[in-house]
Amino acid sequence: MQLSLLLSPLKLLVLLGLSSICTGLSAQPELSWSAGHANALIPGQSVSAGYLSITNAGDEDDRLISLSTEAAAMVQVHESAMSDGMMTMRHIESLLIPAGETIEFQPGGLHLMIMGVDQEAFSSDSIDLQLSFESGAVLSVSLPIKSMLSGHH
Ligand SMILES: [Cu+2]
Repeated sequence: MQLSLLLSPLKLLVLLGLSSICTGLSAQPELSWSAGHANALIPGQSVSAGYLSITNAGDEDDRLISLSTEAAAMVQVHESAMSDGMMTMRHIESLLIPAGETIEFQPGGLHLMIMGVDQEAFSSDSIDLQLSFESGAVLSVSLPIKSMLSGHH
């Protein structure tokens, strides 16, 4: 009897501890990606664009803060926009991925600007990228390389 009285507060503390860990986990962003591709290189160029969708199924906003690939020297998030009749691009250093939303990259809008491309890596079927987020999450992404000339099939 005395033993169980001593144990009860301890059990309570353990239960409280577990529940706060669970709450902490459920507040994390839950990131996934889908529907990606990268454009095949135009002969003589060393720059390509990539597209994908990033979904945050969690209940905390997150931000895409860095990208890397072994297939190129640098990858940035860019956004295209028309300005005075000219297509311009701006570099987005920190892309908000709001809780519960999907951000879609697409031609004429958000894109991955892949610069200093390794020609050999781009002659394979796909390229791998690492996407790093403010929360510490990292997504490994594999984008199939699509020729723009045969992309209509
Ligand atoms: Cu760009």
